[in-house]
Amino acid sequence: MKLLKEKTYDCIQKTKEKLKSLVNTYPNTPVSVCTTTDIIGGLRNVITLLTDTSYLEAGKGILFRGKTVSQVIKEFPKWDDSCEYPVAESMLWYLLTKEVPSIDDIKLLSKELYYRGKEIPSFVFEFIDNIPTYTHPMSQLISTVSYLESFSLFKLKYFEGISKADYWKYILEDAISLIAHINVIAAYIYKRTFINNNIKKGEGMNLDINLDWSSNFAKLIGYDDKCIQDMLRLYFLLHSDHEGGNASAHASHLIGSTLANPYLSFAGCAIALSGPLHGLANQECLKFLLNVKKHLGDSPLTYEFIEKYAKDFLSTGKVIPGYGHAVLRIPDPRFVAFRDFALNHFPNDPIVKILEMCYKVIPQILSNNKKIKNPYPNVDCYSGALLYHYGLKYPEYYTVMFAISRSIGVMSQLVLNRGLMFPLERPKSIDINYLNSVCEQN
Ligand code: AMX
Repeated sequence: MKLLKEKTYDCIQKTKEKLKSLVNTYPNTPVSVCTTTDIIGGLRNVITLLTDTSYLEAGKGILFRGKTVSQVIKEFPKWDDSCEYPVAESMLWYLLTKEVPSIDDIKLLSKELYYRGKEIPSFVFEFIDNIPTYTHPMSQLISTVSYLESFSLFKLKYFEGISKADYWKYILEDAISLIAHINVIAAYIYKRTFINNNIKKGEGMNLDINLDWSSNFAKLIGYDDKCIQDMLRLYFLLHSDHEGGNASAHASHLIGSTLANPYLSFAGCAIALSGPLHGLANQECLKFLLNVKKHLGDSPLTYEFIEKYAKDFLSTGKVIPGYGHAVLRIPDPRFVAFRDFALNHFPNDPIVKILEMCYKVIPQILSNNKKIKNPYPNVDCYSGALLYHYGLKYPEYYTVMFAISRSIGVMSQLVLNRGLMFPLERPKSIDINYLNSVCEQN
């Protein structure tokens, strides 16, 4: 933790210097223009936020501090030689410090997560035990993370009256604890909701000090298979961060800017992620594929069948989940990485076969509608198929897994934002009369 803290501090200091020089040299340079269409159209591509951890390029996909998805997969450290994919928590180190960690650094970080994860008091599990199991797993997660805010060190220190310059240190402490706690809590929600309604008081939530964060999650939900450990590493690594403007990261940033503690910021992130146009799309996507399978019955799978199914689906006014994006204009490289995983490990899986045919047909159909700016698959298109293949057959749970991963990105953003002392976010809204008068004057 000491080294991570020092390196995070260094990164904050260097970024601060750079920002200071930019503001001093170019105080009034316009960066983005906001038109009437932008204001009523959800501010697509209007630049209003600064997020250094990652940047989404329409034609390249997500760049994690400049590195593409393939570079991350290639360059980040692996737990041992038997692993195909890097340790997911190396992304946390990298986003906070701008440096790819050594495997020794990461093993220490994983141990820290282990120690904090195993310290969850039994009253937290009792809180979860009181939530009816028919409650959507995302609501269970959101309620529990909000409840955890009583552990916030930042909250405690803030009310003791610490200096503004020290906020980030306690936000970092909370961030590490939250990331350590979330996979245990999420695993417990999984077990009690889908596997055994009768478990109580955190039964079976025993972490292993010799495992990384992803493999420990696999263990808690009942898996020790190497392939599923690697799939989870890839899943958690690639869902971790997607710049600052998406709904979940933005919600977390906005809440954090009020100095609400990291647990509440993260609860806000998870609430935004729960929408079907955002993180819940992975749940909807798998349901879409299962419905294709159900309607197909014993008939042979053909392009004609998929085409008709997709067109009928669109004609009911619904969006096809897993396709389209507000910023991207290519197939999402995270989709490509998940697809590679599936085609390497289980190309004959029936859902993979449906997906492959959909991938050939659906973008063409969507392209016929000129208002759809990106007809290509996004991250949610393939992720559910990976989980389903390994027996995680509950689509309602998939957004929880997205949220586990996203904790890495939004918590890194929060630490850096407080280190950089970004102020309370407060954009200006106007009424229609005002908009009307501005338009008429121009
Ligand atoms: N199926 C049908 N219609 C679609 C579509 C899809 N997959 N993607 C976009 N459209 C429609 C929009 O609904 C919109 O219609 P409207 O003008 O009648 O409201 C029109 O095309 C223009 O949309 P756009 O400018 O191309 O995209 P957007 O920025 O408004 O929306 C997104 C982006 C992701 C919400 C949209 O593509 C969508 O609804 N996709 C399906 C849901 C999904 O997969 N979401 C996950 C996104 C990734 C993530 O956040 N996890």
